[in-house]
Amino acid sequence: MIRHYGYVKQTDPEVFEAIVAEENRQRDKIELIASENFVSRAVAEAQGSLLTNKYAEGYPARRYYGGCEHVDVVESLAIERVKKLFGAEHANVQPHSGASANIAVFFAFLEPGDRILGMNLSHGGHLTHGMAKNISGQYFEAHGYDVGREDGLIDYDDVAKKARALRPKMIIAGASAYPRKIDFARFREIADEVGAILFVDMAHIAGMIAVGLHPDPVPYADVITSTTHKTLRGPRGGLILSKKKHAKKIDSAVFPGTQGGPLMHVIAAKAVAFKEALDPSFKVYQQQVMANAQALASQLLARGLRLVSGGTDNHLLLIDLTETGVTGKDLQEHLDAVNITTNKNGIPYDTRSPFVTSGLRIGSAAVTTRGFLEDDMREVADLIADATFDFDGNRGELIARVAALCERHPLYGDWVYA
Ligand code: DSN
Repeated sequence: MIRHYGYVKQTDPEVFEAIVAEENRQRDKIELIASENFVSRAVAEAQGSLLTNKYAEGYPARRYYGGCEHVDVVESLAIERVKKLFGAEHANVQPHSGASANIAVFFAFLEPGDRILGMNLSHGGHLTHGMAKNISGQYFEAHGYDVGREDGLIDYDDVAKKARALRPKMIIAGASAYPRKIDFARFREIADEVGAILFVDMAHIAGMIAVGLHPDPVPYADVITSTTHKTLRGPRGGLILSKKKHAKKIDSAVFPGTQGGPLMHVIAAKAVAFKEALDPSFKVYQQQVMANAQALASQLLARGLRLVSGGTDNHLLLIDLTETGVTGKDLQEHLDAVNITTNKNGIPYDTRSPFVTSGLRIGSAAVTTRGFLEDDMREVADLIADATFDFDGNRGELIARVAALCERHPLYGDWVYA
């Protein structure tokens, strides 16, 4: 099927060419960035719709503008579907991103200067969980918990110890580079012991949680945020789930608290993605994401590479390059040069700067969407190992092997631009 970019092509060839080049990049390279995925054609179509034209400040049936009868349908569908998907009492689908969702949560529950306790960014946390330069670190008194030096796992006893000493108003559970399961029940116990609000940011693992393949935060958390575009495989955006008793507070923290008009075209795409996630095929996809991550991990280990925590329980792996003589920056650049996209990432207790790092973060969600199976993942692991141990010797051959894998699993098939 042909996709038409005829108008952009005619009126703005510079943007048209960049769009086409980016689409080709996605098709022709192996995407291993753990936070990325490929949306369905239906999601892309909904996001590209003329719903972008509509102002709809407020919520369904309570808007500040006329003409909202159709976008009300769309937003109500998105809300009902995501509540069903996660078994949540309340959902807000308006956050423009995960960071916006997190800001709204802080605005709903905290006062400036309040104390928060989240996972340290350098140990796998997220910048919106209290990093010094982020608003979460500027407006609140932010403290961090770490992972163990030896095992790379969250030390729940240490979290409890810090919580007892600090008495934070909010404890944040969730990460952007943590390859293991998170014990939300244990976080709840700790939060209850010190009277803290438990805020779970499930952005990376939402897809697995939706289908019961990762422990569920919904029974334990006061409030949960997620992005919609990682393992959940929807459009770029955010969402908030909460208990019913917090509904009003959350909704007014999003609008008018921290956002204006919702992006109705994106909310339409979220509704489409949530319907896809409710289909039994989504569980099969998540199972393959995890099986693929396991295959990738086993082969990387077999080739002599170290993994933080020794492996993975989800879609994400963190390669520890300390003993290879190659930095995260080197390896990211080498892989880029042979058409594999990744990101350098600090590892816990890293001695190198965040611009260099001793780690590489990779994930299986995007390649699984384009049809990679375990054998393909073992080949991906071999490509990474060959690039790590002898990049100059293997460079030409690696490019050919990447092209063969991409050809075997075409992305978006015949859905091409014209
Ligand atoms: N930037 C995202 C990630 O890569 O994990 C988190 O927001």
